[in-house]
Amino acid sequence: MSGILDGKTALVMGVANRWSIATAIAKALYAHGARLALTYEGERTKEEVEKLAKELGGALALQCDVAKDDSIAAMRVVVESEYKTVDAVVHSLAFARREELAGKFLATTRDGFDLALDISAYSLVALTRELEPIIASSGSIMAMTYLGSVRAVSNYNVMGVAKAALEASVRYLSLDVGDRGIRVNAISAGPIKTASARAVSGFTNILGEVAQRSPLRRNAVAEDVANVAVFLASDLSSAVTGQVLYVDAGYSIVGI
Ligand code: 0WD
Repeated sequence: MSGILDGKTALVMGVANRWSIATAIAKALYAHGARLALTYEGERTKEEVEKLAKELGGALALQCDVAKDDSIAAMRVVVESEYKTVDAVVHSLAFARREELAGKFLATTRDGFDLALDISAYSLVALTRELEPIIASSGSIMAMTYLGSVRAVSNYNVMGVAKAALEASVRYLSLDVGDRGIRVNAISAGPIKTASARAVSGFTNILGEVAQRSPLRRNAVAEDVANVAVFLASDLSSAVTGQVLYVDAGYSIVGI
């Protein structure tokens, strides 16, 4: 069967378990013909990622902690030696201390702020710089974001600030790598039940609210996001860059 990603190679970062958005994205990219490399943060997620890599055509499974420049560089060396170039990079990871995803944003510590912005936003800059030389011209980079970047969502707190920085980074990076035809975009996903989402206090209420009020009267699921990731990885999105695409069943456009 021929797919729209035939002949393309994709690097997918952020698989933690089978509920991760990155898992759905990896499966969809593979189903549409892409060859994959998957990364895991450390020992805790290694086994899960290696298992998924086997299921997805014997994908490369590599360790990469985005908090460390040498870890990113080591990952790039292996990807380059195995695959030479990559066509798509999926950044689907974030981190903030659990206690800072509840209560007042005002209580955010300097350390907690730095950590959340480092892992969740700066990592995209570091990755893009390191990988740019091996990204094919007309390649596509994408990151996952959330409405809490542009609206004050209770409990999302410092992660909202990190997502605002991530979205701004997408725009600046798109300007920097656009001359090589490389595109950089973000997908703003509606709330999806994953380990990260459950760390946000009151998450279940958010799911209920979106299902009730969104134009489509449901929540987006990881597969909805994955389909848009396939589009962004493909040549069908060849003039789309610097954008935030909402995959949220329309929730973000609803007024009172
Ligand atoms: O409702 C949701 N689930 C939404 C998620 C709505 C909108 C956006 N997003 C975003 C998240 O903020 C994140 O950027 O989507 C992305 C993926 O999140 P996910 O699939 O919801 O979460 P999860 O399955 O927990 O995967 C995120 C993973 C981490 O998982 P754990 O649970 O182990 O913390 O990010 C990875 C880690 O595997 N991660 C790192 N990877 C490399 N280096 C690092 C790191 N330093 N820190 C966390």
